[in-house]
Amino acid sequence: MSFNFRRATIIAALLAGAAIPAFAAGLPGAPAPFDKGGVKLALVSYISAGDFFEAYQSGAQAQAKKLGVDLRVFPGKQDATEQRDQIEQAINLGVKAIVIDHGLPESLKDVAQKALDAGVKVIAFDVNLDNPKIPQVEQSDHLLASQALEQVVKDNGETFKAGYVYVAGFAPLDRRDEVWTEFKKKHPGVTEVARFGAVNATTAASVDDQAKAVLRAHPEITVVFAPYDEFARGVKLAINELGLNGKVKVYSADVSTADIREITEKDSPWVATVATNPAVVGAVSVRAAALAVAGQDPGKEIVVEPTLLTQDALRKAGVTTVEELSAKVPAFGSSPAATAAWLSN
Ligand code: SR1
Repeated sequence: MSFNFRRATIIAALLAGAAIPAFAAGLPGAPAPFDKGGVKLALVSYISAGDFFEAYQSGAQAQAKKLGVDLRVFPGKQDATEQRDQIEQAINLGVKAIVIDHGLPESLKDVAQKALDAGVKVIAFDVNLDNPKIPQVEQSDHLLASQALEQVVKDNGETFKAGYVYVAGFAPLDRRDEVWTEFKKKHPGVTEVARFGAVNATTAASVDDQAKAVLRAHPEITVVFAPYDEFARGVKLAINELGLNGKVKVYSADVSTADIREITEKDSPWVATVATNPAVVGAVSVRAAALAVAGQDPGKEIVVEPTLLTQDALRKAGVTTVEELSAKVPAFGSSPAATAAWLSN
């Protein structure tokens, strides 16, 4: 069955009120092994909690369903040893490919190589495994941070005191940090007076506590660059609790329906974010894995481009959910990355 025929079949099924066919018995017209069905893939995450990672996983699962693939999801608990074990378990399950989503490179490189040695394809999302055989999915973090910082300058000029939320060792945060470092060099009027951050099971709550201490100690801060939505949420909580709305502005990465509500609410200090749709990134990761399994090159760097979302633009557009955003901004709602005629996106 060609791609168009498959679409026609789905439309006919929907018109008849039937469920979308799962093609568990195979995807006719697809290359082997997808034509026969029964293909198992794995998604092994380092972090599962939080809106970004939940949406990423559901996007991956939705894409796997469209492909008739059995996607085994191993939830992350910020535990490097457990993530290694889960990769071993996935290999033993006989999966054809593993998507490794975040993690600490030094604890993953050898086990990722073990998967490759066992004939399992590996795709990395936001973790640099430093292996030419492993394609990398990312959200163009340099562009993401540059767009956020351009908005910072538009809103605040080139002279201000800033707080910065960062935890080293996570590839996307490290890439965003490279841009922040360059930005400070180019803008000598910008002073980073405090740096803080935590990534754990309750990131926003930890960052809230840290931000309260920082903002009390540094009343001169007017801008906080918090390039992860859990960071931004924590800083926003602190600003609200300290009554600093109108004095301190927050700029972030990522978006979710809950984030849109927080950004657009009255007097919110969270004034801009730059984001992809994480469900789209999850789908792209699974498509990249499927292409690799089919012997088709997904590319070395698979990039999902982010979109700048200002508080002002979101309010004016009356957007309240990620779904509405996807409908209004087509580049946010889907990605041309890792596609092929037999793979729908
Ligand atoms: C701890 S790393 C958090 C980031 O990972 C993803 O790239 C999201 O964009 C999030 O900001």
